[in-house]
Amino acid sequence: MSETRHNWTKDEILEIYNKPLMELLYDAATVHRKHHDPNTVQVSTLLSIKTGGCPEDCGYCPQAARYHTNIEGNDLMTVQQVKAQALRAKSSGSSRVCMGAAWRNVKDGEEFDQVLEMVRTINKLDMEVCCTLGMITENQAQRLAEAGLYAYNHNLDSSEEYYKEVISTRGYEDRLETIDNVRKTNVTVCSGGIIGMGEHVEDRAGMLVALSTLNPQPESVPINALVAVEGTPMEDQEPVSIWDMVRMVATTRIVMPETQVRLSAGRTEMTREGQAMCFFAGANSIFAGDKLLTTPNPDVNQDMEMFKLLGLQPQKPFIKKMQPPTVEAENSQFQALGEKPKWSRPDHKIDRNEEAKQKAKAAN
Ligand code: SAM
Ligand code: DTB
Ligand code: SF4
Repeated sequence: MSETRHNWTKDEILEIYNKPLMELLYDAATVHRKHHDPNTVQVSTLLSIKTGGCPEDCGYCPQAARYHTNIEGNDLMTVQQVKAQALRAKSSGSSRVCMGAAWRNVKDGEEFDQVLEMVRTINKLDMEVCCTLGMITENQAQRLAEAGLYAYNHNLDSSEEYYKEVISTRGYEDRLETIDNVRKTNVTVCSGGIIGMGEHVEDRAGMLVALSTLNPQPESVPINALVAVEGTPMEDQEPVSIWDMVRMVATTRIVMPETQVRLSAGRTEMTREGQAMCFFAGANSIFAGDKLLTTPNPDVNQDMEMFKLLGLQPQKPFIKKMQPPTVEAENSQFQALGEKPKWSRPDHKIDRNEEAKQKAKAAN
C-alpha cells in the first residue's frame, strides 16, 4: 500500500524544511532510496519551440513581451527541426524532451496541430515527451494524450498568496484548472515552482502544500532557482543559496516520496558539491544541454563528467508508466472545438512590474 499522504499542512512542512540540516538530509535520503534508485538520474532536454513575445506578465520571465530583455524571439519551429533536435538529445543521453512555448494558452488551429505532430514524432523515437504550452482545456489535453504526450508541465511557481505578487494576468485557480484538465487524461502531471523570487519560506511551504495535497500527487515536480534576467522585474534578485535549494529539494522528496524531483533552472550557479547534495536529498532529474529555454545551462559534457564522478547513471525512459499509444490524427476521437475558455484576468497591478515597464519605456 502506498504511504503517500495527501493531507500535509503548512506547519508540518515548515517543521521538515527547518530541521537541522543533517537530520533533514538523512530523512530525505531514506525516503528517496525506499522509492527510487539513488544512483539513477533522469536526463531531460528542453526545446523552446516558440520563443518570446508572450502577452503574460510573469515577473521572472525573460519571454514576456513587455519586459525588453535581450532574448531572440522565434516563431514555432517545424516538425523536422524538432525531430533533429530530439535525435541529438537522445544520442547525448536524454530520455525525455520537454517542448516549451511562450504562450498564455493553447489555441486550436494550425499551430496546435503542428505541436501534436511534434508530440507524435518524438513519441515514436521512444522518448518521453513533455509539453509546456500555457493553459489548456480538457479537450486540448485529450488531443495531446492521443498524440502520445507523456507529461504536461504547468508550474504553480509559488504559494497562492505570493503568486499574486509575481503575475497579474492570470490567477492560481487558472493554473489548478489546467492541472485538473491534464489529470482527466492519461498524461502525467509535471508541476513545481521557483525559489529565490523574494518569497518567504512560508510561501515555499505553501506551494508544497498545494502540490502534495493534489490526489494523485504530480508525477514530476521541477524545483527551479530563479535565473535573474536583466530587463525583468526580478533582475536584481540575489541568487538563492544552495542551502535553500537543498532544503527545498529534501522537503519536496519527503512530502512527495514517489514523484520525480527535478533539479531544474539555476544549475550554472551551483557547484558539483552543491548538486551532489541535491541528488542525495532526492533530486532525480536534471535538464541537460547548454541552454534551458532561453538562459544558459551547464554543458552536457560537464554534466556527464559529474555523473561519472558521482557514480550516477542516466535513467531509461518510461520507468514509471508505459509508453502511451499514439493515435494517428485521422483516427482521433477528439477534434478542435475552437472553444473560448474562461480564463481569469485578476484585477490587480504589481508595483515591481509597473516599475520595470517604466524603466524600459525611459530607456527607449
Ligand atoms: N508559457 C508556459 C507557462 O508559463 O506555463 C510555459 C513556458 S514557461 C517559460 C515554463 C516555466 O519556466 C515557468 O512556469 C517557470 O516556472 C519557469 N521559468 C521561467 N522563467 C524562469 C526563470 N527566469 N528562472 C527560473 N524559472 C523560470
Ligand atoms: C521548469 O519548471 N523549468 C523549465 C521547464 N519547467 C520548462 C524551464 C526553465 C526556464 C528557465 C528560464 C529560461 O531559460 O528561459
Ligand atoms: Fe509567458 Fe510562460 Fe513566460 Fe509567463 S512563464 S511570460 S506564460 S512564457
